[in-house]
Amino acid sequence: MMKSFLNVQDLGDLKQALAEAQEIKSDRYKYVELGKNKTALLVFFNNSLRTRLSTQKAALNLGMNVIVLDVNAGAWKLETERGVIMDGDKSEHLLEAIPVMACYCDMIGIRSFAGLTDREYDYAETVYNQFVKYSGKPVFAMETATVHPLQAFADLITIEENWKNSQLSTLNSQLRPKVVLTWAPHPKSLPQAVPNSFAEWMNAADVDFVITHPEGYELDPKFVGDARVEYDQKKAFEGADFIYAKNWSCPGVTRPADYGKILHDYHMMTNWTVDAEHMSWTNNAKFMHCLPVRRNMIVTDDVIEAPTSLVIPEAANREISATVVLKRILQSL
Ligand code: AN0
Ligand code: CP
Repeated sequence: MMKSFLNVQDLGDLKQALAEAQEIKSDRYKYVELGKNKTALLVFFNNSLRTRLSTQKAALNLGMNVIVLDVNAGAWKLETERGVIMDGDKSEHLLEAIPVMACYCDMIGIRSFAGLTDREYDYAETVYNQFVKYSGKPVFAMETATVHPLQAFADLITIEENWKNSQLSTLNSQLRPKVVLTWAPHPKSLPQAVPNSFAEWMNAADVDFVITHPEGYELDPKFVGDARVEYDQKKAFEGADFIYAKNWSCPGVTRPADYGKILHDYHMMTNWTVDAEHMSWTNNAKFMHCLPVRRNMIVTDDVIEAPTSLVIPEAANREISATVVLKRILQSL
């Protein structure tokens, strides 16, 4: 039964989930009767292009109704912490808002990024868990404080499709692709949700997985799992079949005081930007990024525009991952 979608385990058998993704991809309206007279509410505390559109599209594929709420554009500003005296700019508390929102829908999607100031608050998934606890409805993550599972699932679908289509894998079906998650520079502090989920999902998949980043950016061990961490980016890239670039701020694992910080001026880190030379170290790897991406910070124009770039197919697969997840939730109602 799917009452919550946060982690890879929530999908059960991954091979089965990937097979369902292919089924949906070949006929995305196959389950259009399933969602009749059911309503999905999508709640955004933060900006979004892909998640907003692909999750709405997924709900429409399933014949559902969709309501989208941008909390910061027209709703009352919401207090999220219990016990505060509400004499500031926040007019309503999440503890009333959640059960009210739940009255109007059958499932709720939440986008609520990490605040990046209080590691414990973020890593306890405080906001998401309040929705689970007080809505009484199935809740799914559309990037929460620490995870972005709809993205990681779409990334896995993309890797599987592109690996199956590559010549090497048909020559030897035992061969596993080498997938490298690489940190890249960015001018602002970003959450760890995307790399956390990507690591979690790659560890659960049948791939050879390596993570590379400058020292100090170690991800939480619960997401790193048994993955190999290689601080030398060139060594990590050698023989790679897929390069997955992403910036993240300090996860505060080795130095909790640095949580959410940028450890070095980004001008000093441009040698981590993925350019043609970086890609030349690989096994003609495909380039991946969840988007939105800052060109010539994370990746150069030529690499993201090359035929080996998968950024658009990845975004397209967000519709597929969301359709599978919403379908599973509908089936559990
Ligand atoms: C967000 C992040 O890094 O988590 C969303 C990525 C899907 N990115 C930005 O805020 C630029
Ligand atoms: N990749 C992703 O989640 O994009 P948005 O932030 O635009 O939804």
